[in-house]
Amino acid sequence: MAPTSTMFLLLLVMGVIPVKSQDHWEDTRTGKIPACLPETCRKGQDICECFLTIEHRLTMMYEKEKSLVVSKGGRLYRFNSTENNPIANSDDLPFILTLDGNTSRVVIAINRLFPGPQITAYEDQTLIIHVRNLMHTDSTTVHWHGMQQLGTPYSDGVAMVSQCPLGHGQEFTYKFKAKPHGTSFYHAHIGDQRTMGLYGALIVYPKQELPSATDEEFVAVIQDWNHDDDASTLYQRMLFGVFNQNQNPKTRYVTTNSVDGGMYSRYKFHSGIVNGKGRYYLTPSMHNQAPLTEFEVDANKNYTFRVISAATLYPFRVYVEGHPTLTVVASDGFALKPITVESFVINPGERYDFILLTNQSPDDYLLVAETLEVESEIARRGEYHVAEAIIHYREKKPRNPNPSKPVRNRCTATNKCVIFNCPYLLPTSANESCLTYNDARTNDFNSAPEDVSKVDQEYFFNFAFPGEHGFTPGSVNGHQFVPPIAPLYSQPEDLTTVCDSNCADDKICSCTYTQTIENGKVYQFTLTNVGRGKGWSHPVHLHGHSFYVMKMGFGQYDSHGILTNSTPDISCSRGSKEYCNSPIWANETWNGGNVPNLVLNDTAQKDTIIVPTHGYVVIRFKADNPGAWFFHCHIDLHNTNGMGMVIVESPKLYPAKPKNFPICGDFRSNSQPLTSSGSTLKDDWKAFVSTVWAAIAFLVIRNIHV
Ligand SMILES: [Cu+2]
Repeated sequence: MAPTSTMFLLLLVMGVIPVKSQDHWEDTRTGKIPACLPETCRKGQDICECFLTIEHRLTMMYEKEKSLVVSKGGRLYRFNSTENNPIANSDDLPFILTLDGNTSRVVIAINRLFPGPQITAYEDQTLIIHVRNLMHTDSTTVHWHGMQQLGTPYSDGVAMVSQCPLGHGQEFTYKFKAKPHGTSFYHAHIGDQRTMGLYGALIVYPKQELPSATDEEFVAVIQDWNHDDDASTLYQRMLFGVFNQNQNPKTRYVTTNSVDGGMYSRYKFHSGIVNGKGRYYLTPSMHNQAPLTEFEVDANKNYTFRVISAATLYPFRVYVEGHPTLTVVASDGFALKPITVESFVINPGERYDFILLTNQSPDDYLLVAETLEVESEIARRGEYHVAEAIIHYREKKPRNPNPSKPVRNRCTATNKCVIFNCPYLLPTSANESCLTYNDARTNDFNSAPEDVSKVDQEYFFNFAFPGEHGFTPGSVNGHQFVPPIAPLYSQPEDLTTVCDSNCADDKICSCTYTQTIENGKVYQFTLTNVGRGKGWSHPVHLHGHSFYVMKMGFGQYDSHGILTNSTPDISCSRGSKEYCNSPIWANETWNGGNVPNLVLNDTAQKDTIIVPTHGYVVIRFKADNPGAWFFHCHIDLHNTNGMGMVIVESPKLYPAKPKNFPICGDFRSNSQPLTSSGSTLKDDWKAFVSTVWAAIAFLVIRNIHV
């Protein structure tokens, strides 16, 4: 055997060269072996290799028996079972997808699971993730939310920004370093597919030994779940309104509001789910007894909960029933100085780690994520907006799989409940008080806020819905994002939708909005939510970077805590239509990073931040990661409506894309009519001319020889 072959076999046996076979795909898809190969991903190893198969599946279906299932008392039963025997086969249960237990409907599953399998790696490991798309009708990509992708921008997974989408039956291998450590997740980055289940947790442990803070940890991925709409229907309803069709006379749903008057949802809320399970509240007090996710704990221990919001639309306030406090210790993978609060707000795209001390009397409690709208408004609609999971103390027997509606922790004027990460300020008369991200401080050994103490360049980006009646799309600085016809990173020369003179202070334009930044410079971005298109708060996510949160500014409130005016710190004086497409500081002495009351010491880092309506957030980061980075609102509906842009970072220093990186595009340039053989008439004419020349040459040569 040749030495090279021996070496290859040796590397194969050592697991250095990944092996892919059809068996492998099926074994990971059906759960016979874990999604991530058991011989990889361990501490001290260099590689973590995983296989993800994406396909459509039905909820409330016991596939092995081809039987519909129904829920009762927090358990699942065969639909036609007359006996009182719940389905309890532990091997099959994880593959019976329940969601909110309402009806059997199609969702997107990964390796037959909803949400997809958790990927757990160690910092600096090379993640090699093979993705296969078996959805019959949809193309897809997968984004690794929170991963910096240093040197691998082509693995960021944003359709038409970093790569071509995968069609039916196609595979793609993502390869990147697991960095930074902390709580992250993966999700689809095309259309609204995250809404339908294409997501899963991605947990990266630090390479260094850290003293274990808690006894055990749990991951809770939260999502709002509408059991009628799919991703495309949601989008259409956003454009044209949502109507209550079951009522006579039919009515239009009105927008719900938070306590400050901020707008939240025009949709009917059906259910909230945690790790793919939730209950449908038919009335504010009666639910359908669908099973919930259960976390088992022992009394008087500390547990870490890693909470991830894969939500489509709603922010959630997270608390633990019967436990007056919890301690927030990290966000978006970055450690925070511990903040002990009653609850915290998590927005779509954000992650929070908290520690819970199980110091209450042994019982079944609920982990509750409640949306932020005014409770009485929700009740008036006949709805109850929560996602729930059971925290079961093992000492309590028997366990109750069907606990009743959660009881809120008691908040009074003298014993206020403190909420962290509020997107608003509350009046002092309220029974709750707010901490905002201004109050967070880093506790992360990787944070170095002194790196961004001096600003080289600043930009303003207004995330809003400005425009005239009938055309108020999601936009950034009045630019409604149009995805390019080919990936901006790998095929920049194919960009046909450049922003031009149709964009201006008093115009709303549709194009591929980009901002180029230069390597090595420190950038200050002021993200605003002001002007005519304000009203909704936006969780804005930057790919390829985390950023320091320097300051959060809020609007102006009356004595009841209702928003009356936007922040006086931002001026919308450019343009006459109040679109605020070019916001600036109201006080020009604030230019160049000279903003008062910045958090300059122990500044907290994250990658997704809420930009409060009427307000702003100042963030800073250093341009040290060449690539094309999507920068967008993480509310899927706002994003797909155009509230996004691409930060083109140091294009001359782009890392080379891998050999044979897929290319794609549209057919606009191919205006020649096709002939039956698939070649164009132009090609045929060329071929004809070549043949004639060949014939002449043949005759000439023959004549010479004669
Ligand atoms: Cu938004």
